[in-house]
Amino acid sequence: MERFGFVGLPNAGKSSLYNALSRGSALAAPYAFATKDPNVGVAKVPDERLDKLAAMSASRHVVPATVQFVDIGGLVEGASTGEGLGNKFLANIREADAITFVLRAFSDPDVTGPSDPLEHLRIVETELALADLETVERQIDKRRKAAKQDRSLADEVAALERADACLSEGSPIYRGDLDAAERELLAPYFLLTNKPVLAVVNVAEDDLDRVDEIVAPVAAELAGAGRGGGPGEQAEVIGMCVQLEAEAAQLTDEERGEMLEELGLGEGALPRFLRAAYHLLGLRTFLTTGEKESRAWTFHAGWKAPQCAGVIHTDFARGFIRAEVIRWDELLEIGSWSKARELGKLRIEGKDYEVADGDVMEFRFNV
Ligand SMILES: Nc1nc2c(ncn2[C@@H]2O[C@H](COP(=O)(O)OP(=O)(O)OP(=O)(O)O)[C@@H](O)[C@H]2O)c(=O)[nH]1
Ligand SMILES: [Mg+2]
Repeated sequence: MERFGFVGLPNAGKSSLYNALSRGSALAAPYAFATKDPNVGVAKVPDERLDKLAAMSASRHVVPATVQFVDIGGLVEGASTGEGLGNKFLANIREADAITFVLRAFSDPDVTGPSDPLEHLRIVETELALADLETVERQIDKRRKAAKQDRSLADEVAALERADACLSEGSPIYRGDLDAAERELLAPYFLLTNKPVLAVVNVAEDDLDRVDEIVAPVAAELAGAGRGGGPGEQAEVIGMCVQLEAEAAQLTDEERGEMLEELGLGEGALPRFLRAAYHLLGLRTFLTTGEKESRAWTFHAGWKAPQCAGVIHTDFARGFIRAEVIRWDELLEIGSWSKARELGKLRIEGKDYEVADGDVMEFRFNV
């Protein structure tokens, strides 16, 4: 399951976003540090392909893919030296797959705090970089010593040194010039700025017609200018009025649809967030369907059939023989898996097959 950790200043709207996405009921309040302990919630990934396949197979269970959201306390300037709640609570999102910045662009006299999203971005990036610097400096001497015994650690130590130099300037790793191999070597340290970034710009209710304009400077800042610039392809930026989305999330599906329609909010917070997140992380979906269960499974672009089989069970990957595959819409048109087989429409694919988004699969394996 992919995990998203929320980071932002107090009153940026993190808990409100959490409620909007997970239909949760975290405390969202107009005072700083409303969130003390993290809120952890899960959302089902809506997928009409899955629903249609489940109906076709009359499946007893329908199991969508899921994502997890972790909403933590507000980060303030100086958190690394103990300001506000300090920065220890960032440990709760170390294992996230992406960092979600919540950047405030709304002003509200009843909710204190700045409303310039670039100012928010500057502060949270600096504080995350300083938190990572702590981690690197805690490890680097130990690793240097270990590398004296074990020469194979030399590259890792070099990567740590490059990270140290970058972070010491208050710059996130994703803005530095470490290459992909160096960043991979840093994976065991779970550095917060060594992850992709999904920024949500939280716009005011009455700025819904200017969302693109408000988001543009943040998108430009995070788009980067190649090496040493911003994170480039490692970042996605979306704008939404988190407050309205959180209100919509509390309604029934029908009422919510009406509200989104009336306010021109499109498909709503969760689908928009997920689209950006799937694009950012290169996520894809394959499906399985049968009478017992229809299910959506998440994999990464470029994965081959055995790796996808391993998402279901490690035995499937280990004992992989072949896969039967058909595109979801082709299968729906035929009407059933057995009929597709009779008609010879199931492709037989081997271990080098690169699985495509929307493939319906059945694996043959031997353990
Ligand atoms: N007017 C307006 N208010 C908002 C918006 N988003 C959030 N708020 C309000 O701002 C206040 C703070 O929102 P929260 O979601 O609690 O913010 P947070 O980032 O979780 O704050 P901490 O937990 O203190 O770090 C709440 O009273 C929200 O109702 C918005 O888009 N417009
Ligand atoms: Mg909160």
